[in-house]
Amino acid sequence: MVIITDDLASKIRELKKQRDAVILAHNYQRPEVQDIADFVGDSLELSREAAKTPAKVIVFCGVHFMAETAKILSPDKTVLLPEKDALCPMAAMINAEELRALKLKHPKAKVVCYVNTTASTKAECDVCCTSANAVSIVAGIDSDEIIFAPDKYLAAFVDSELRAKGIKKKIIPWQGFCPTHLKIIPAYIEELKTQYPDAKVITHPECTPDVNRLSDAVLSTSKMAKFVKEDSCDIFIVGTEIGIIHRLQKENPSKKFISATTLCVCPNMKMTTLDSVYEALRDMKYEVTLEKKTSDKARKAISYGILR
Ligand code: CIZ
Ligand code: SF4
Repeated sequence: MVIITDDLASKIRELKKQRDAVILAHNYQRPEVQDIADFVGDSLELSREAAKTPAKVIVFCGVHFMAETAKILSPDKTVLLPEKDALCPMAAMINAEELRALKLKHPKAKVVCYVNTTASTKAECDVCCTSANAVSIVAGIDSDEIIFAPDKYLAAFVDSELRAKGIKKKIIPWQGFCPTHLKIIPAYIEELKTQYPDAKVITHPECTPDVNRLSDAVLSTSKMAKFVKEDSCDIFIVGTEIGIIHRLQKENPSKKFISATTLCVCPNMKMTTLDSVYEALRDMKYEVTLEKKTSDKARKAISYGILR
């Protein structure tokens, strides 16, 4: 379908009203998709915002586990994922059965799952965390042994933060990772630091420890947005998916943001276009549904995390 962008944006706005919908865009979405959204943010932040609105329909511009999270928090709303194949490879690196098998090997351990997991994996865990609250969640759990899934690098980050605070816990990491964040390597950061000596480096905990060692602040996307606003520095080297640069630049027009590498592009996040958002609202697709039992168990794990 070929409709010029302005036309398409106004058609989306019109349809959104007709359908009583709210549009959410993750921080990693294409700029034009972020611009049409009612809320831009991280996955949990967006799902919580959407649950608060009276809208009947949620269009989640992101990947499948994010739309599932929105459905878990708003079971009575219709949740649409514009691109049905927008999946997160990291979330696909573990399933409920594999997690159950690991739990059997470590019967005393409590299980913490990163939000980047399917609803059925979340249903198997005790607490669901985001990269923004992973450290405080693990620190606060009353168990010395913790299975952390699926991101081994977020697990390593949590482990080093706990050590720095003198908190002793045995973390048993799942060996998952984000292929997109692995595109950032230390040499890119080192090179940019020489080029921009006054810049601060901010990176995501999904990056490798070698990258995060070069960082001034290791932050989730929501914390990055807050950090750059409040920090007195006006130039930042940004080590996460490139989509966030649009949001940071829009919110801080006088500051400069340099991507650690233009290779850090998540193909799954970029599947969603204005066309797919339009078609999602027009055809009410693709609806995300969950079994009540799975959804209820996953909600319990998420709610524990929200209270922190
Ligand atoms: O939870 C999210 O939205 C993800 C995957 C990243 C982040 O740091 O916000
Ligand atoms: Fe998954 Fe990484 Fe893409 Fe996020 S950036 S959706 S963790 S593959």
